[in-house]
Amino acid sequence: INQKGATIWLTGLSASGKSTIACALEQLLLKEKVTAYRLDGDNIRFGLNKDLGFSEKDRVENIRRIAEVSKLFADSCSIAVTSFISPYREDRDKARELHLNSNLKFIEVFVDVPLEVAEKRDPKGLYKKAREGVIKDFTGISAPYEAPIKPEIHIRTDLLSVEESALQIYNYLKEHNVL
Ligand code: GGZ
Repeated sequence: INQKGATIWLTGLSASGKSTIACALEQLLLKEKVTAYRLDGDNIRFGLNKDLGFSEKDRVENIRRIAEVSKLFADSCSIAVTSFISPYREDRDKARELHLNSNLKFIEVFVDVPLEVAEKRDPKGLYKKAREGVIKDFTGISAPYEAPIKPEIHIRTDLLSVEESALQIYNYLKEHNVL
């Protein structure tokens, strides 16, 4: 096998489309017989990180652990695809450093959507609860989101379909010799 490892790090607001795009990307990769593994709230926040909430301190620790785990996947020649809000620039930069220090590729993908659009989607009714103050420290409403300044890939999910978005990432990986 000559597969190289890497981490594809999706960042963006709740309801921006991170998980949906991660699923579509995983399908594209598996179809090409590329080993990929998705890390998301479902398999991390309910397991490894079930002791963590959404305070700034807990989010920092959440992202630190995810960075370490994704690094291990990348080191095993898998493509790790992470979909977490990861709201702090410093934490994403640390995740990048961690990978680069081990000679592993790190591709930051800004899953960008205007807050109004995310709030209108509101698939789980969380924005509504955040506006009502039922959920505190909600990203974009009552907690910060620091947008990437120079992400490798910038996707506007209000302008592209899920398939187009996944393909944009896939094509980048091909063009940059990650696959
Ligand atoms: C943001 C929250 C919060 C608060 C619960 N703020 O849309 P979702 O539901 O499925 O995705 C969100 C998820 C965010 O977890 P992450 O691990 O990605 O966050 S971070 O990277 O900031 O650590 C949302 C739900 O959890 N959720 N409370 N207060 N999102």
